[in-house]
Amino acid sequence: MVIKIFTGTSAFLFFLLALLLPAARLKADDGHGLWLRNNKTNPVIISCSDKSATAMLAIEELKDGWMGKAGAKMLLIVKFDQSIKGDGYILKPQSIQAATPVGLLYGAFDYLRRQKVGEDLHVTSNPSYQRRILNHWDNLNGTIERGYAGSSIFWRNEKQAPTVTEADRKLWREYARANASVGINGAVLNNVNASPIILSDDYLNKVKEVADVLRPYGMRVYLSVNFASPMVLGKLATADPLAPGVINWWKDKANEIYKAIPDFGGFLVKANSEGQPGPQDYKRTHVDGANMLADVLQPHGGIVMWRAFVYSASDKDRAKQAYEEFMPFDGRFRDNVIIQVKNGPIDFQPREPFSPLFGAMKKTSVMPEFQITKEYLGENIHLVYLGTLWEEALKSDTYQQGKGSTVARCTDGSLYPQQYTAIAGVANIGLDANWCGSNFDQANWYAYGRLAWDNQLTATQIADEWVKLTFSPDQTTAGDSKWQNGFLKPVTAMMMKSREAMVNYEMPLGLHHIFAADRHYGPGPWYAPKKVRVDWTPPYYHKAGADGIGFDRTSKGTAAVNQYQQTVADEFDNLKTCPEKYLLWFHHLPWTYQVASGRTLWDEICYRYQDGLQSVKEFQKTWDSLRPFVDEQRFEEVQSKLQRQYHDAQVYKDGCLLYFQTFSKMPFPPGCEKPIYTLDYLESIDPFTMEKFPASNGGQ
Ligand code: GCW
Repeated sequence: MVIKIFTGTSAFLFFLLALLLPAARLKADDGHGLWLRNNKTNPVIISCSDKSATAMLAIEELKDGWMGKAGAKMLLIVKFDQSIKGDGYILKPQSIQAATPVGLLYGAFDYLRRQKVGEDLHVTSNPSYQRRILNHWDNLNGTIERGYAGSSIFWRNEKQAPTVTEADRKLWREYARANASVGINGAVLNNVNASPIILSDDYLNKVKEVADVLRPYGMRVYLSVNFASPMVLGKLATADPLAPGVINWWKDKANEIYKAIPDFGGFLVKANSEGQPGPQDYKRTHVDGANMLADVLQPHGGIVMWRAFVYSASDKDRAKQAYEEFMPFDGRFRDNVIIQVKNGPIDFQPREPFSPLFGAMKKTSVMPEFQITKEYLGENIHLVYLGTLWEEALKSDTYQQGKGSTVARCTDGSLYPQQYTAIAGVANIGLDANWCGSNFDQANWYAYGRLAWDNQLTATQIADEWVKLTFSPDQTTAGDSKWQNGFLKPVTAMMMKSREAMVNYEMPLGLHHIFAADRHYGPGPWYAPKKVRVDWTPPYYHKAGADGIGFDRTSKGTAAVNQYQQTVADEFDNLKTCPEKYLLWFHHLPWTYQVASGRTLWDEICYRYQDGLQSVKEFQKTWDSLRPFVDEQRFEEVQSKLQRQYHDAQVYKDGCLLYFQTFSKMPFPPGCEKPIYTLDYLESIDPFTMEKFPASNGGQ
């Protein structure tokens, strides 16, 4: 009888209901809670001798998020121990010990995370870098350069002096809490393309307000400064770093800042780069500029983060320029100057080899700069987890002090003595309810913080933690095998594959910078308007022609390989040993060249684009099957973004393959689907809007 009832339509309805029920139980979620969700908690008894505001926050977090036994006792101690470094901590099942109150707060967050994901509660954990900083490219009018999550959380377009509301303070507190939960302890509040106005009294007043909110969470504020500030703001005739009037102007400014913000972190400077003013405008050097600022900050304990992102249009190879400009100055910077170096030699591409400056500057502090906001990796639309990209960058072996001289070790003080160690990530945060413009982009903020704290963590472990903390409907199910197999495994697998998928459908095998115009979103291998400087056009990078494709940076080409340590230089220089992922970064090869798979280069390129596109199709299928595990709001957001990603990956594949085919003149191999679009059409549209390309467009 029972069986009979559940046949036909009713069986189908029952099945449907079973599918929908769990989803219906999950409340709509706008993602604002990030990875910090306290679902079912228990009471806990905490004793702590420290009475600082920061220690109080640690207590509050433990009380709000406790998932251990009800009525358990915890002891929080601020006391130095040989095994603790900086703001590190020692966890034991019934205690957290740190040398500083903020160490207690980090320990509390780690303790709760371990409770939730089911990790060992015996651990000593110390930070890899002293300064773990977010760079906000926020403009004072509230817009964000390369920001895809709404307007700035710090600035808005205001006619008069900038204002601060209670709502601002609340949001900044939430922001600081999220950062502290992963160990981020600093924020540069404004764009590296800096307005001098940030140093005006009105703006400094607001900076102080932000600093006051961030302080209890262990975060310091920093500012990007415009090198010409003494002229624009101080009305001086020059900004020459050796001019006494200029030096005095900066000294006064530093005194003023530290009076209001005693723990102010320091300055970030983009000088003589992409049109920004700098010491070279006065025939001075980066050393003159950086050291002058370092000297005015030094009495206050401040640092200067001087960016190595410099290049000029006239050079044959942009990839070589930062090294050429900075290496001659090795050893000449003050101790409180850190050279901030992007992970790759060009510019946050989906894949680049590591910058040759890492490990090469042996007498100068160097810090890595990563980009969390996905300027070149699909903005807030494409699901791309960056943990894998950063792990690859940090683990790259420079060989500068023998095998094992990874980028991580060259920058965290383990290989070179550095008074300060630091790491920067260009933030992806804005006013959007979910902070990052998409739920999966939150994973990148999280992963950056976790790697800044511990640069030996793996992307896999971080993805696993993040998914558990962010999506587990009831944290106890982090250990539930149905949830683990049904949701955790497929989602982490998708995340782990996502960056490689993008590399494949955008620019495989070492290809780079083949974006249409300044938006840096869709394909534009053909894009080369006369008015745009050549190093802002894709043909400069891919060099496709009848003879083949790729940038010859070998010893016979631009010799960029020689900027690496000999072992690495030889590896990249030699076609037989050059890793395939960097093939066309370093080599220009004929279309018929045979790659490792046995295919011709042309066939391999086609195969990669196809494979990348196919991966996105699989991500869609995976996500579609996960509806029962996710609330509707987040489910639909991710689903619709994946649909768009698939569409845009197709545009990428078709655009690049059709264009390259005009040179290779070879057919698409079996397995590579025929394009949907035509080259003429794709060349005529803006690949972001899919509408006719506007007549005027910029560069970079
Ligand atoms: O990647 C380029 C970006 C610019 C950015 C610049 C930089 C802030 O396209 O928008 O400017 O790098 O890092 O300075």
